[in-house]
Amino acid sequence: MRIIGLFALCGTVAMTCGAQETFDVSGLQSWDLDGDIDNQTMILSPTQGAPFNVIVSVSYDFTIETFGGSWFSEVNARFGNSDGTFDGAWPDTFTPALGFDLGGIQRFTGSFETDFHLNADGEFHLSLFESFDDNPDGVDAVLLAGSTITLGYFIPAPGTGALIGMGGLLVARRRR
Ligand SMILES: [Ca+2]
Ligand SMILES: [Ca+2]
Repeated sequence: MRIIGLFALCGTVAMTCGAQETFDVSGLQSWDLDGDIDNQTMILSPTQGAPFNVIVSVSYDFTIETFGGSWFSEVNARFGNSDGTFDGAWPDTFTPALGFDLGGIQRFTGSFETDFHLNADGEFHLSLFESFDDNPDGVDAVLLAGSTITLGYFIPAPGTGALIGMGGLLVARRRR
């Protein structure tokens, strides 16, 4: 019974604690076109995905404010490793407000699956850039308070461990 209990506990922890993690990304600004040195990158340090450090899903909850005639749809987000590489299934970019060709303040939510392998340092880099630069060398948009990104981690299926534990118990009983 101890074996089964141990595996069940691991499974429960993985499902409730280790499966995903939410980060505050408010304050991150979208400045200029892709590749411009003015663009900002926010470094997230996931703690729950080790030792695999594989991101399998990304959920975003962005409240965007635009400036100077810029549109929501022009904000693009890119994620990658600490060294600028992307080891995983594409795409590494998403457009949170696709089709919203207007400006102001508005909330956008969404999620998608991915298969993104972090480097050994475990850092997740998130950056924003504009598809049209309304304010050269100036801020086009910002993520307001309450904006978050939630990362889902690869965790081995808890059922696998439970079955092994149960098999071990059955073997133990037969030996008695
Ligand atoms: Ca700009
Ligand atoms: Ca713009």
